[in-house]
Amino acid sequence: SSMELGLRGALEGGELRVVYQPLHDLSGQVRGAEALLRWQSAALGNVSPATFIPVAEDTGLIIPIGTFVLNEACRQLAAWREDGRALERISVNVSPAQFVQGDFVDVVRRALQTWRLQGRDLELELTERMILRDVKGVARKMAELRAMGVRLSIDDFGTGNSALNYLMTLPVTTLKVDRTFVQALEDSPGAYRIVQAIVALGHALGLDVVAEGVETPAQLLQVRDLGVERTQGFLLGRPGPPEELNWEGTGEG
Ligand code: G
Ligand code: G
Ligand code: NA
Ligand code: MN
Repeated sequence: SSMELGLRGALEGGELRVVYQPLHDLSGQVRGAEALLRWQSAALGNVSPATFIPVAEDTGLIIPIGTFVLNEACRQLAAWREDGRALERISVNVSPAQFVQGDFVDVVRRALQTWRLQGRDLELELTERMILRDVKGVARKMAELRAMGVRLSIDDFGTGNSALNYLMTLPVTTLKVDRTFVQALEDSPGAYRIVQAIVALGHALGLDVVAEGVETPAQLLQVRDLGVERTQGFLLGRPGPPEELNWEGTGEG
């Protein structure tokens, strides 16, 4: 397809770049950032990752592209720290096709080494979909990554097959409450109770809980009230180039 052809050239042609969205703690301070891929195609215009990531997964291009994102994110964290920014860590999304590669753990180790980072400086965002594929293989890799100190987040938590059994055995560190729940908070008592239950579940298991997709002050108040560790969303900061990241936080203490 034309998209596949375009994507092949995009990496070398410099059309792919990584933007960053801040994660805040409850006092409104920026503590981390999520790396998000963007494709500005000369031929196709701006293409959403929701469109091109599936193509990249089908064609295997997700492997070099994923390695690029990982390296970029590590480079950027090191650069921010060099500038005196006290960021805890950088978060990177990982596709199932990437994670199941035999040398994935080595790719992560090399990226960390290249930028002189520790494992704990990195959080990988995985999906329930990936975990449910091949639990044994995934478990082994997750254990290796955890042994390096790398943190493992379940992205879009609550939207997968809602299997919870993997939480018993897999060394997850973070639950990222899917934004559909956060955005339903104002209108739906059910959503409030679900987020409350996810926070309780996460904390009972010793996990951090992140609320993503926070778009309104009311949602921010509610998720803070519910006791999540981190908040993320358009209200607090949109994904953007690293030099445009708003370090001021929300200022609402
Ligand atoms: O940034 P945006 O909302 O357009 O992202 C849409 C989807 O693409 C989200 O599910 C997001 O997780 C995914 N995505 C963004 N960047 C990356 C990336 O670097 N790697 C992978 N695998 N997915 C990404
Ligand atoms: O699947 P994942 O959770 O990785 O998706 C990340 C995407 O969510 C980012 O690409 C970003 O563009 C989008 N996003 C971040 N904050 C918000 C928000 O407050 N509202 C909405 N609708 N999308 C958001
Ligand atoms: Na994510
Ligand atoms: Mn998510």
